[in-house]
Amino acid sequence: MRHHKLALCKEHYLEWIPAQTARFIKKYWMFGPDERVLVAVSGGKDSLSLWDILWRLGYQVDGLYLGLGIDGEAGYSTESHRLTEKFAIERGLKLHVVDIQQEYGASIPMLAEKSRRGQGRPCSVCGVAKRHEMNRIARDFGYDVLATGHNLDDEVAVLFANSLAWSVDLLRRQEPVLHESDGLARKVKPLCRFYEKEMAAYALLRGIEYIYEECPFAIGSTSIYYKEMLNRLESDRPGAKLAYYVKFLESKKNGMFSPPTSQEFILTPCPQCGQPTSADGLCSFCKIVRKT
Ligand code: Q46
Ligand code: ZN
Repeated sequence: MRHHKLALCKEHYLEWIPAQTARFIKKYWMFGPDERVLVAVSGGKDSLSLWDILWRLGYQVDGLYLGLGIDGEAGYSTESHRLTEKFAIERGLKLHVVDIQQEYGASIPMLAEKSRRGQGRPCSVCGVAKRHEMNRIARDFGYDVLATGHNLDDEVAVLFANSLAWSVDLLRRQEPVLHESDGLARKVKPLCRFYEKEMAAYALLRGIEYIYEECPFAIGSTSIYYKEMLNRLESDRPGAKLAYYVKFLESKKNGMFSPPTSQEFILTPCPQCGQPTSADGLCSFCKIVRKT
């Protein structure tokens, strides 16, 4: 790890990653040992590794898999579901499975086709659906906190996109922890300071079987373009990504952004599902589902 000027053997690497994760959980006040954690798992290396690490650290942690109905030639959803189930069974862990099509009568690509949001790429509809369902399961089953496997490369790509556009509201909200509010679960990203390569190495060394393929809709996305650019920067200047992210968090703590001048959105319960929404009437997800 050139960026840390550190080289570890397998045994110590498998100890170092969980120890660092525990440090970040405490540093950013993510959750305590008495709280119940729900990890959103996609079958990929980051979310399965996160589940493995939190379980090894002794946290009370269950998984949630969302069946998006994205299959294509490689059978992305079928394979990612199989690997997630296998992971949970091998460790005796509890996994919630929600199949979007069974639950709402249409898969993500079908919902996207009907919605204005999904024109071209279903990612926007998919994002709304995932946020809605993760929050619903966390709330219905009484979890204190929802954890996702976003790594440093994910966070830096978002930071870069938001800095390019100076989207101050989004930059304000980009944090390792988003605190709970009425009807919205606390959200945490315990892997936000690990490089993607570090998580791939952890999964590989730990023997976690994960899906290598990306979702077919990720191909050609702007975030992959930014990640490639940032990788070039990182290879010339090891540690550049980590410094960019950590210094961003520090600058915010030191008051880089003044508090919002406009009034915060007022959230009211959606008349259909009861989840908080800033919309006047149905929440974004219920509007998408209603069109099918
Ligand atoms: S799963 Fe969904 Fe991603 Fe696939 S459709 Fe887009 S948002 S790329 S993380
Ligand atoms: Zn709703």
